[in-house]
Amino acid sequence: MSKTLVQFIIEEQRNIPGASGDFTGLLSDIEIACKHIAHQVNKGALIGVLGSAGSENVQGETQKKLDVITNEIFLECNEWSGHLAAMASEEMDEIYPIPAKYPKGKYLLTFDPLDGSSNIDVNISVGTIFSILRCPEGVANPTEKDFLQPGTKQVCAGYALYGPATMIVLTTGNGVNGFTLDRDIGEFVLTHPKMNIPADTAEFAINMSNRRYWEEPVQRYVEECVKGKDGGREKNFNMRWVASMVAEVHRILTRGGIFMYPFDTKDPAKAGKLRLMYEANPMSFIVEQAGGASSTGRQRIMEVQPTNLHQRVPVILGSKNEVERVVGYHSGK
Ligand code: P6P
Repeated sequence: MSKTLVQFIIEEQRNIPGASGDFTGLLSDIEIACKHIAHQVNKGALIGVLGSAGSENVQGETQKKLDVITNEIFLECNEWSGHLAAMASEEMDEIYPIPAKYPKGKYLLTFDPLDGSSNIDVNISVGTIFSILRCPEGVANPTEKDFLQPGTKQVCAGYALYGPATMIVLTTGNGVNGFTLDRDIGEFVLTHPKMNIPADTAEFAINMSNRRYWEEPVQRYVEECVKGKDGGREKNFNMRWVASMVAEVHRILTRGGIFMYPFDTKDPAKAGKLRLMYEANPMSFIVEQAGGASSTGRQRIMEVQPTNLHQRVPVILGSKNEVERVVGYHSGK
C-alpha cells in the first residue's frame, strides 16, 4: 500500500530530535487546505468561481475570485490548530495574526494561495506555494519584521500543483518528495520519492516579450540558447513558458531545465516580478534540495536578507550547470 503524506511526515518527524508533533500537525492542516483548493479549482465554472473578483491585491494585480477564495481557505484551515503564530499571503497587505480565540504556535507560514491565477480562466495548471519559518524565540505577537528571515531559515517549503494530476511536492531539508492526490481514498500518496534535477538541460523558460528590458548577461545567455549549435553552444535548446511558476518548477524537478524571471527595466520600481518570501524562497529551497541552484544572478536567493514582506527578486533557477553559467555571465566570466 502506498505511503500517504501524513505517514511520510510522521516517519520524517522521528528523524527530528525533539520534534513535538506540532510540525506534523501544521503540515496536515496545509494538506487539507490544498485538498479544498483542489476541489474549488477542479470544479471551476461548475460552481461559478472563475473570473475576476473585481478587486486588486497589494501587488496592484486584479484578483480572480479564486485568489480570494483560496486565500480564505488557507487562513481558515491553518488559523485554529495552535501551530502558527501568524501568517502572510501574497493576497494580503499586512500579516495575519492568529485570532485571540485560538492558541498560538511556534511557526510562521507564508503562502501564495493560487500562483499563476491568470491561467485559471483558460484551464491551464495553477498552484499553491507555501513556506514555513520558526517564529523568533520569545515573540508572542509577531510583526512583519519577524517574517523577514532569509530563505536559509525555512524549516519546510512546498507547493501544490493543480494540473492533470493534483500533487504536493515538499522538502523539510532532507531531499524533495512528491505526492499525488488519490481521489478514491482522498489522500496524497508518495509517487515521486527523492526528486532530483539533472545538472544539465537543453530547455529554458523565460517570457521572451521582455527581452528588450533584460540586462546584458541574460540577453547573452538567452541568445546563445536560441542559436544553439550555431551560436557556440554544444547543443540546441527548446523553450517553454507556462506563466505559472509552479508548473515550470515541477517540469524542472521532473526533467531538468532553467527558469528565469530576471531583473528587467520594464518597471524600475520592481527588481523582478516574483516575490521573495512566498515564491522565490520556497521554490529555491525545493530546487536546491533536489540538487539544483537558485540565484538572483548575483546572489544565492536563499541568502537574500528580506527588507519587505512583499519584496521582489530576480529569479534564475534550475539545472545547476546552466544556472552557474548565467551567474558567471553576471560576474563577467
Ligand atoms: P508573466 C504568475 O502570475 C507569476 O507570478 C508566476 O507564476 C509566473 O512564472 C509569472 O508570474 C508569469 O509572469 O509576466 O509571464 O505573466
